[in-house]
Amino acid sequence: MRQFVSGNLNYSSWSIRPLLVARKVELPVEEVIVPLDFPETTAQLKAISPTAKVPLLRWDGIEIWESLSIVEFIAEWAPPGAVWPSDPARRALARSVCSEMHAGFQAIRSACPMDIRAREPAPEMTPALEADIRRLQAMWSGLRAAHGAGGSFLFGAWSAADAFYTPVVTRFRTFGLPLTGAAADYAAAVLEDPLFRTLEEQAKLEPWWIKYGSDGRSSGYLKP
Ligand SMILES: N[C@@H](CCC(=O)N[C@@H](CS)C(=O)NCC(=O)O)C(=O)O
Repeated sequence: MRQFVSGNLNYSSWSIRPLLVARKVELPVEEVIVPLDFPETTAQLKAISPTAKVPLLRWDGIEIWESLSIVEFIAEWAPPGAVWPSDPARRALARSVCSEMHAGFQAIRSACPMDIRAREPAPEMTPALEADIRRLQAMWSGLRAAHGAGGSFLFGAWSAADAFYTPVVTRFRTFGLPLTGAAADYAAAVLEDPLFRTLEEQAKLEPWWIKYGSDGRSSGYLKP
């Protein structure tokens, strides 16, 4: 069995990172969505995943969890250069920025939850949120200037680094956060990429909603 298990495409930022990579290299998997935040979600996830979280790749009898590990598995399956940049220095840098995303950016993640199809007012600008935005602005414009020749993405051609930052790009759009120059151009390129556009269309059609309130998260079905 080869299955890619994700949460709702509209909301599950950790799921869509490796999913975009899987789709980019045409990994032969059945895609399965477990909608998050329903009463039965935890039991459904516990039954298949050691962490009760998505994303999860089920591949010929093994389970691979954690978005970054799934990306590394796909990179080993795919031809060299398809997932990470071919140049070793750029590859190392791409892995650094993916790890930075995986481990950090707490402020923007909690103040601006991913909701691809929504448009929301900007949240209160705290020093921590401002610092995350400044770092993203500097990272994206710096990588574009130093390594972006030959394409519109962080390392020129599309790579896992772009998959890792796609959810953040959507947060800038959803919450109208400021970006300028090469970083703004980069964000526009991500949003125009057919790989993202297809996922966005699917996210728009999903029947579920999730709300993030001060007393936790709730979920339900959109009215037809
Ligand atoms: N560090 C993990 C994070 C995975 C994670 O937190 N996934 C969330 C959804 S985005 C989840 O499965 N939550 C379980 C739940 O809400 O029941 C990764 O990179 O894969």
